[in-house]
Amino acid sequence: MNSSNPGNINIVLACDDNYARWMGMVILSALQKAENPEQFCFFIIDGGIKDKNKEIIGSIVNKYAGTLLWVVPDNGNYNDLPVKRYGLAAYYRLSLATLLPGSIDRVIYLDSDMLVAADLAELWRTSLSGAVIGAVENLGVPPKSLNLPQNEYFNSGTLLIDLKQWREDDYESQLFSLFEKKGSELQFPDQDALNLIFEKQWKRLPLRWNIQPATWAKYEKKKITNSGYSYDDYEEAIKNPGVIHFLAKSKPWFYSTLHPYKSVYITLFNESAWRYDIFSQVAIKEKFRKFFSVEKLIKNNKRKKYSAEVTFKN
Ligand SMILES: [Mn+2]
Repeated sequence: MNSSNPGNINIVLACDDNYARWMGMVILSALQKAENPEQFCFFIIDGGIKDKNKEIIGSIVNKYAGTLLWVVPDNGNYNDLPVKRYGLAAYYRLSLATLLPGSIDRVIYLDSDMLVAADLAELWRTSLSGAVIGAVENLGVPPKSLNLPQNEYFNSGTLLIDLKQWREDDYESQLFSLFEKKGSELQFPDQDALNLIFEKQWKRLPLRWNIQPATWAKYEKKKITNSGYSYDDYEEAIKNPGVIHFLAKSKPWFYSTLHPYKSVYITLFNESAWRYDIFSQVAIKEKFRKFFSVEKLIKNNKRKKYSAEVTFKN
């Protein structure tokens, strides 16, 4: 396989064994939505995924004739980093240049708490207009310490990266020396470091490629405030979703979450080899967390109705 072949669409994911099945859903949905899934090449930065889960992921990719490469990071390189609740896997994306073959010059990075609702070939073909990194604005207040206006802080769940330029300018060293200096002050270490390094230099991607839970609430207010996207951008995301991001507490595998695409996610999951497991990792305390109010239930049903229908076949 020639990995610099323009026919290849390189997608990078990273997780540990706890997230392997959710990462599998990102891969499965991406392949199902692709017109040419055989062009998809997945690089998985493996933070200790067990063989059983690797086999299932391998058989998903095989079924669609895609390519799968496991990349094993050296955890010793991350010893001095503030790990916090995100774990090491959050840092792996920052070592892309070292971990991926030198012939790879463009990648899409995706978080593992997502559902792909459109052909990623469209995202792949998006111009970066000379920027090293493309991303979607984070729809929320940025950490105060960063001193960034709300519409200039991006979410690192979906990234389109010019890896060639990334290597040439050695952003990897810049990121890790930033960690050495002020890593422990950062609220979301990896996302904040990326924002500091690429301040005012990132390319804004269409909102539909990283649809965060706040998208619906902002859209419903009609007048968009505190966002670099227009009302039409929000509408496009709702009517033509690209990647749905189950950010923070909106994870579809939590019992008590409400999300317009939760049932779509569970249906897809139940078609996979993991099907009996969906709530198995849920902590007991989460099972008994207070349930959503009727108002929230009604609101969520409304959102489901006006949002685009996303379906997966076979
Ligand atoms: Mn995420």
